[in-house]
Amino acid sequence: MAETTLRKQGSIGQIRSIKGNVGFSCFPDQVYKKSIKDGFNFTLMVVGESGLGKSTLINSMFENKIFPGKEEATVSDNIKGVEITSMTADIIENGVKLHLTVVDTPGFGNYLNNDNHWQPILENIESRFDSFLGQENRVIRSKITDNRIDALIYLIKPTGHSLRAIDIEFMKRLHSKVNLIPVISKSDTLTKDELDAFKARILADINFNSIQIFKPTIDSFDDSESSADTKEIINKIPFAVVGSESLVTRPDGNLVRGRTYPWGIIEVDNPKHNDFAYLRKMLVFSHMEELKDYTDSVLYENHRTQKLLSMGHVQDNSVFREYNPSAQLEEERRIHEAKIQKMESEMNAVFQQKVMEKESKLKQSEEELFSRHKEMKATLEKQRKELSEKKKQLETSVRPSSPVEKKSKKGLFNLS
Ligand SMILES: Nc1nc2c(ncn2[C@@H]2O[C@H](COP(=O)(O)OP(=O)(O)OP(=O)(O)O)[C@@H](O)[C@H]2O)c(=O)[nH]1
Ligand SMILES: [Mg+2]
Repeated sequence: MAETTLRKQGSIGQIRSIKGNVGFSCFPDQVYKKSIKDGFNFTLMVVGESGLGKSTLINSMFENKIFPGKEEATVSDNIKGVEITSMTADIIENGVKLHLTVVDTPGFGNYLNNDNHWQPILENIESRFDSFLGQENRVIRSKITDNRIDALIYLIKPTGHSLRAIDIEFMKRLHSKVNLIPVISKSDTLTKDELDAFKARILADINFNSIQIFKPTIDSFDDSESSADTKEIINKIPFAVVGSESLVTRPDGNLVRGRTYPWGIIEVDNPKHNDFAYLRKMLVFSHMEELKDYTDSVLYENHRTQKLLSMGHVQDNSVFREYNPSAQLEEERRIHEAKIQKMESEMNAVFQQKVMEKESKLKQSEEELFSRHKEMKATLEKQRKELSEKKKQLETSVRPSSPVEKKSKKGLFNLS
């Protein structure tokens, strides 16, 4: 028989960990196989003022060979001078399939005097959520295309001061809709000390304005090495990067991606030279799933709820509520009170009905009495009239009508 150990967990009950083999422990393998078969989707958007290095960063990140036909990228939007172009590629690495979409926003910031510079980007992100929601709500949902933006790299100009008002405005408008990743571009234009101070001021501005940026979480399941890696990534936020599409020769003769200066070279992939390697690691190696999960379960979910509520949908929470004894008692008390109130009003209605019936009966008998009284009165009056008629007749019949009779009468009196 399998040995069992028991562990208490909150009020939900007990978790049994068994030391035998039932078979479900290979469930993760099944999930793994399904993920490999289905592949993954990842959509990244890059936003920043024109000339800040968006296209160079994208090409540095995914290498030119991933988007060989990028000149033919699809232009999905062109509102207020902001072109939104996306490039997609299906990449297979060690048997794992990734459907990668990178969305570039050339021309963004050309109209920075425009107060609503963030609007076309926000509209694009929301329309992707709406398209997903529309597909989810279809009766037949055989194939859902997921175009939702999983992460947005926002390029910050390497001014060395602090965040500009337009940066703060943009991040504030977008942070509840997308995983924001602030990145200082062209960081080779600042010295190490300048960069450290700049980063500190950016973080202070972000905190002061309560802007939510993406910060990888350190999972309790992570081994110490992964936790240390994640901590290192967190310490680099906001990443200060250098991008380049050209290869340069290192002193050891190796060809690397970088930029050449009169005093030497700066290597894109060298973590000692800039934070590009950390950014890339977080995006494509360690935290892609976390970005996707947060987009789906928090950002999209909030958008979906707001959208459905604004369309007049309401949710009957009693259908979804989990069992909670005190809430259950409260609910029962509420139902009982409603029942009593209903009974009371029903009794009241019956009482009113009875009173009305009695009243109308009384009225009816009163009317009957009245008409009987009237009838009797009429009969009596008639009888009275007849009697008085008769009396008159009798009086006329007994009264002396001739003077003889009068005399004799007199005579009678006289006689006596
Ligand atoms: N010094 C330096 N220059 C860079 C860096 N990244 C890009 N550049 C240069 O900056 C210029 C503009 O870069 P792009 O990548 O075209 O900029 P963009 O943001 O895509 O510009 P638009 O498409 O016009 O919005 C190019 O000359 C790049 O070589 C960098 O990290 N450091
Ligand atoms: Mg560009």
